[in-house]
Amino acid sequence: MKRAFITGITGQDGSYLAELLLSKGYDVHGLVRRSSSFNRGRIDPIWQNDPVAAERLHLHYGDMTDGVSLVNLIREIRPDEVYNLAAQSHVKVSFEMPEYTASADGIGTIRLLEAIRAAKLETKFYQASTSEMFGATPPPQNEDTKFYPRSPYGAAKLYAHWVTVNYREAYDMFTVSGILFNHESPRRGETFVTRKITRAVARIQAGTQKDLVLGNIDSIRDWGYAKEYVEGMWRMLQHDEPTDFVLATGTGTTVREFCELAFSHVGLDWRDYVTHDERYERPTEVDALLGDPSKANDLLGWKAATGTAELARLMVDADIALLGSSDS
Ligand code: NAP
Ligand code: G4F
Repeated sequence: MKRAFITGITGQDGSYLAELLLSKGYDVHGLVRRSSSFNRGRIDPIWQNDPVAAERLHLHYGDMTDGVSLVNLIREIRPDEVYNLAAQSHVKVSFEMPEYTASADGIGTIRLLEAIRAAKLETKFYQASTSEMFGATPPPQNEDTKFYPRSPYGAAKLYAHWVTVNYREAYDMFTVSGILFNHESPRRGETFVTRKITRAVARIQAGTQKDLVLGNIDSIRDWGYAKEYVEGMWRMLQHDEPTDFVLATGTGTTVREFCELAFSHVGLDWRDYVTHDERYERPTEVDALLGDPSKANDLLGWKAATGTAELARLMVDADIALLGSSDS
C-alpha cells in the first residue's frame, strides 16, 4: 500500500486529491492547521460516504510555517509521495499579507523539501505551482514561457518552483512542479471570483441578495474543473521522469463572460446586477492567462474534459442546491 502525505488537504484541491488517492488504495496522511473551530467541511463527507476508505485517512496537526512539525511528520509517516498543496492561495490577500505569504508558500516549500532530504527518503514530491508565475508575460503560456510574477503570491510561488527544480538537479530527488492554470469547482473558496459569482447568482435568484460587486472584469483566465486537475497531479508523479507540466484547458474567458455564462444559466441578465468597486482590484493585475497543455496531453495522456461554460453551469447548480439544503 502506497503512503501519500498531502499538505492543504482541507482545501479545494486537497479534498479532491484525498478522495482520488483513497480510491486508488493509498494510505493518505493530511496536514491540518489548528484553528479555533473545525474547518474540515470539504473532507468530512469522506467519513460519511466511505467509512471503510476513511480508515486509511489520517490527519496530523502542523503548519507550513513551522519547520519542526514538518520534519517530525515526514520522519513519522515516511511517505512514498508528497503533494505540497498548502498555501495562502489568494492573490489579493498576498498584497495585504506579503511576509506571511512568502513564509507559507515560498519558504514553506523548502522546509518540506529539507524535511524529506534529511529523512533520506526516496519520496516523490509534487509542488503546486501556478500560472500566476507567468504574470505579465502574454499568452499562450507553456513550460518554456518566461516568468514575470505580478504579486507577492506569484513571487513566493516562483521561489517554491525554482527550489523544486533545484532539489531535483542538486540532489537527484524526484520533484515535479505542476504549473496549473485556474481550476474551480463547487468546493472553491467563496472569495475567488468564479465562486463569488455563482454563489451570487444562486442568492439573487432566491431573492436573498440584490447585486454583485466586482473589481476588474476584463481579465482573462483559463478556468478548468478542479476534480480533473488532481488526476493530472497524480499522473505527474507516476511519469518515468520528474519534469514540469502545465495543466490548462487551452481556452481563455474574461470575468465578464463568466458572469454572462453564470447569470444566463438561470435566465438572468448579468448587466442588471453586477456593479464595480475598485476595492476588489489589485495593485498590479495579471491581464491574461491562457495555457498550452500540449506536454501533459502528450506525455501524461491528460486533457481537460470540462470547459468553462459547463463549469459555470455546474457551479451555479451546486450553489442553488446548497442554498436549498441550508434553507431546509
Ligand atoms: P485552497 O482551497 O485555498 O487551499 C489551501 C490549503 O492550504 C488549505 O487546506 C489551507 O488550510 C492550507 N494552508 C494555508 N496556509 C497553510 C499553512 N500555513 N500551513 C498549513 N496549511 C495551510 O487552495 P486550492 O485552490 O485547493 O489550491 C491548492 C494549491 O494549488 C495551492 O497551493 C494554490 O496556491 C495552488 N494553485 C491553485 C490554483 C487554483 O486555481 N485553484 C491554480 C494554481 C495553483 P485551511 O483549510 O486551514 O485554510
Ligand atoms: O478568482 P481570482 O481571485 O483568481 P486569480 O487571481 O487568478 O488566482 C487564482 O488562480 C491562480 C492560478 O492562476 C492560483 F494560483 C491562485 O491561487 C488562485 O487560485 O481572480 C481572477 C480574476 C482576477 O483578474 C481578479 O482581478 O478575477 C478578477 N476579479 C474581479 N473581481 C476578482 C473580483 N477576483 C476576486 N477574487 N474577487 C473579485 O471581486
